[in-house]
Amino acid sequence: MKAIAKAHTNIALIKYWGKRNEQLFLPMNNSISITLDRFYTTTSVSFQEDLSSDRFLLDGEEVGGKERQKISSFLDLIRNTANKQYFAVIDSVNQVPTAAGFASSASGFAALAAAATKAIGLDLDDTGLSRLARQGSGSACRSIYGGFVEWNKGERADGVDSFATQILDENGWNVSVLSIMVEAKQKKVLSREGMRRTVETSPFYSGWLESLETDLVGTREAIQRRDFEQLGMILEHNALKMHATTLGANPPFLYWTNATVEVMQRVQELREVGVEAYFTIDAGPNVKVICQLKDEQKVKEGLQSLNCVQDIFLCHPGPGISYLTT
Ligand code: 2P0
Repeated sequence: MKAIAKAHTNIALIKYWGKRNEQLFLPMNNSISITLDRFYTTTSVSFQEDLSSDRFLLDGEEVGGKERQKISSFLDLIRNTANKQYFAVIDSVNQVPTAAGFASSASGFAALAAAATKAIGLDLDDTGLSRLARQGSGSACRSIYGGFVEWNKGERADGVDSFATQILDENGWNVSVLSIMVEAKQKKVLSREGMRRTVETSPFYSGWLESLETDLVGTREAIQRRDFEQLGMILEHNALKMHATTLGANPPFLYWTNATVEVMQRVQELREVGVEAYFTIDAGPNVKVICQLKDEQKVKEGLQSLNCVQDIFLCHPGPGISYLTT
């Protein structure tokens, strides 16, 4: 009753921002992402008859408290479906710079969903895995697949139709994603709290939702046609709109620092001199810059000369989940 799975992180081009049901992790809107080759989580799950509780090891360290509780609640979904009430040892290793505020919950819950269902003997297809991973962390449902992925928000109240599908595989388009690290500190408003506060209080949230369909249609079309300019214009606009909603929240909050703005401005300056690059920002100060593979060195040089940039991680579209032999 043991299995090991690997899942990669993803970066949203069209952001998931807001839930309509917090318990089931049902989003207010569809989102579109790229799975990244460079950052991933490898998780082994071993269900054992003689355990009296779950044990969770992260990067070799025993984790307790709320973090372990989250994992146990997630495993309960799997135990109840399989009708097997064994506890497990979960051993997770992150190849994600978590300290730098890069999201590891997406790769973490995708790898956990895959390893735990296999270990307990549930044979889920990718749709089933995506639907399950969603209930650990929303963005995890996109990390089941490689390349370009869309999470369909679904319409139903029970969440059965809320899962991700692949739009284009990881070899379909040579784009590069540069993860620009400007700050390693933990964010003050966690994304879960940030999106909740925004949905409940920001007068700009309705504008976010109203403008989404246009972004989704344009992004799908840009991916199908490999139209990089169209993709870039939409993803940058979408990120700025998401962050604008946080300024209208009450109390208001902003994930950016001076360094975030410096990087954003440098990307726009690069475009003015003919280098096609676009930025996106998640619930933290670090910036991801997207360009075509042929331009990645030029973009890297243009950004690493900024004093505020601490590190640059060069990523490309990566694969979906895989299983490792035990
Ligand atoms: C995204 N983010 O689409 C968006 C953009 C942050 C900004 O998904 O509460 O960790 O676990 O479902 O998935 C981060 O939120 O939130 C996120 P939960 P999650 O990537």
